[in-house]
Amino acid sequence: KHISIIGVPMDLGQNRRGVDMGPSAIRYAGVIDRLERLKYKVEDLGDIPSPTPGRNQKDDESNLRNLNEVAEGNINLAKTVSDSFSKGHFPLVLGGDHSIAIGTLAGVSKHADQLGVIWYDAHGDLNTGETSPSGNIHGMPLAVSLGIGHEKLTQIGESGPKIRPENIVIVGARSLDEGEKELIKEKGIKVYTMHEVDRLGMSQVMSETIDYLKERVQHVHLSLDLDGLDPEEAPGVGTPVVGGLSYRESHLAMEMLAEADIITSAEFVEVNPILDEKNKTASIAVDLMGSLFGEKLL
Ligand code: DIR
Ligand code: MN
Ligand code: MN
Ligand code: MN
Repeated sequence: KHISIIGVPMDLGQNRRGVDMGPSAIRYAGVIDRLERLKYKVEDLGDIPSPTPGRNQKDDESNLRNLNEVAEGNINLAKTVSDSFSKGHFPLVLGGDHSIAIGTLAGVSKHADQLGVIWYDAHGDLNTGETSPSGNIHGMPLAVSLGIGHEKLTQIGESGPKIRPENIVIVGARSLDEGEKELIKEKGIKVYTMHEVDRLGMSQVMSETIDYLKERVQHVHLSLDLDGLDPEEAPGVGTPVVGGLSYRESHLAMEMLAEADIITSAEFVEVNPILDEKNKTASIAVDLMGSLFGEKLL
């Protein structure tokens, strides 16, 4: 199998600068060697042209920050992801903040109708300009991919929904805004909050997730926000929430996905080296990628 590494130095989808250095930090943590050791052909496509970090303008009318810049970066990303996927390669996208899932999903969904998504995150990322408390687009990509949100975002790739609500599984949620809770209920989106992870254990959560998606879709995208993990273990994220998934649970989840062989594209987002401790969070991201691509101890 052939993996395309795609860096996206985007930090305008949220408030804290530094997440644009995420792709460098993950490369520095050894992602390419790690995957080559697993006998993949790995091609680093470099970084997608992304808007210059540093500004943070909120549009009064739409309540969206940096709308045009975020849209532009995602248009570029969608093209690159689409090209990679159409060649039969596995697009592995390195963020960057989670707003880049808009472009990734737009690119993949072009070639995979009935696309499944595992959203591994402390948050639901189901806000719109109307429901968002922050105006940050990184809190909106899952809604946008459902076709809900600002037109400039929902029309990226092609207009309309990229995924269906019944093909989504959210894992690790512990911080949802009111509007997100309503949307989850209205659309019947499957969510394993931390409560379910505690009660069932990650092993059952993942086998249920795999079974659920396997009977519905051909392709599954993994969108992994490092803030899904507990901030004690993964401190290098912009919006940490206590009580998160452990390293062990996450490792197991990735191994089970490897064994089920259902993931055909992935992104690892929100690594912020400025907020990190000695690149710990980027290293965890690379460990998880190793497991996702089939690394085993024995
Ligand atoms: C919050 C935070 N729900 C928002 N979202 C984050 O701003 O919409 N998503 N951090 O990963
Ligand atoms: Mn997120
Ligand atoms: Mn998050
Ligand atoms: Mn392992």
